[in-house]
Amino acid sequence: MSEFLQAKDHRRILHVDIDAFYAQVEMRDNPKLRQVPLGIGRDPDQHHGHGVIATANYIARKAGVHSAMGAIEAKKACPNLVFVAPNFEKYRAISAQIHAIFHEFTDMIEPVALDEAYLDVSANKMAAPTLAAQLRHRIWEETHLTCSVGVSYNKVLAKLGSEHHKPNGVTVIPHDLAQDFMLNLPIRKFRGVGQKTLEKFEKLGVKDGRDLFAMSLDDLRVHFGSFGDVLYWQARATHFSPVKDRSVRQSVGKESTFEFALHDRSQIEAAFKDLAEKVVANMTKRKLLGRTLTVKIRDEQFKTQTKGITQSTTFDLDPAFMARQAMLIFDELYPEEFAIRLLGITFSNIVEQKYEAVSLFDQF
Ligand code: TTP
Ligand code: MG
Repeated sequence: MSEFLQAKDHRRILHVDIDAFYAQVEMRDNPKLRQVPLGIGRDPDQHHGHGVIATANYIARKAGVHSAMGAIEAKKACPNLVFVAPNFEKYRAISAQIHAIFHEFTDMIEPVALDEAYLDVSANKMAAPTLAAQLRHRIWEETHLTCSVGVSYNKVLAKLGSEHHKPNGVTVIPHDLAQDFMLNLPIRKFRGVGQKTLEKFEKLGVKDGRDLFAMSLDDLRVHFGSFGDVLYWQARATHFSPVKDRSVRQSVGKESTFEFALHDRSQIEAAFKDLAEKVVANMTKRKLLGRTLTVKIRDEQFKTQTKGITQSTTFDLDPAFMARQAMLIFDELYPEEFAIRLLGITFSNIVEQKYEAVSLFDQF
């Protein structure tokens, strides 16, 4: 085991996170918002008390306003809070700009949210702290937004690094400082430690990494099951999870070819329904939504046509609705007789579902 611990993890990983993302964008675009406490969400006075705060600027945070807080509660905590409704279209466009910059540094990118990603820059010849500085400079140059970056040899340390000097900071945690960093870390900051785990630790008298380090692997397993192993290694500044290259997919779709051409409208309808269900299952599994729905149709003469509909908001993942949209397109292209050899349904203009729920919740 001691031999294993001596083996060095030679990866170089950055964790990048834009500071108060939605709020910073709105402050960038409207200087009047820079000196006031700002919450991104709908004003409860104008929306029957509904609404949730997506994020807040640092002035509002000092007053206790935070992400996912109800708008009314936020107003109680900070009576002069200024509300600005979120503009997801704008944030997505900026997110695309930022992710394009990431690709200037490496293609090994694990996006975590619109404003956050892990980058494995091990293959880059330049030193990781230099890359972090360059990355921050490029993001500022292109978007006029600040971010925080953590630099280390694993994802846990990189993420803790980016949180360490937020906002607008870089924290480098090299091998020789990592163990000390973890020993001094409050237990609530360990990855995966939520309220329930925290309560257990409180009973055990474990307050920080040092107390955790003192616990044996067996003890940790008894109290936390397999998560005990994760905690044991985190306390030892060790974490091997790779940067999972999940660069956002361009499209999600499904096609069917028919050995015997379809001549009947009800067959087409059934086939579209089947395709829509498969695409929805895939999108749901990957937590994605799309703004463009494209239908592909090939007939017996091998004439292939694709036609799409683009909305300003994402489509509901509703197979029946999608099949109806597909039929509208189909009827337009083939109003009379037909012999169809292939049908397809594809979503493009893909976005991650992660925070979309907030916007749906907010639409009162
Ligand atoms: P975060 O990076 O978690 O938060 P942040 O960028 O606002 O603040 P900081 O990184 O400086 O701590 O999330 C990025 C964006 O995602 C955030 O600006 C708004 C949105 N978001 C929600 O809509 N709901 C949420 O519960 C959270 C946490 C974030
Ligand atoms: Mg952020």
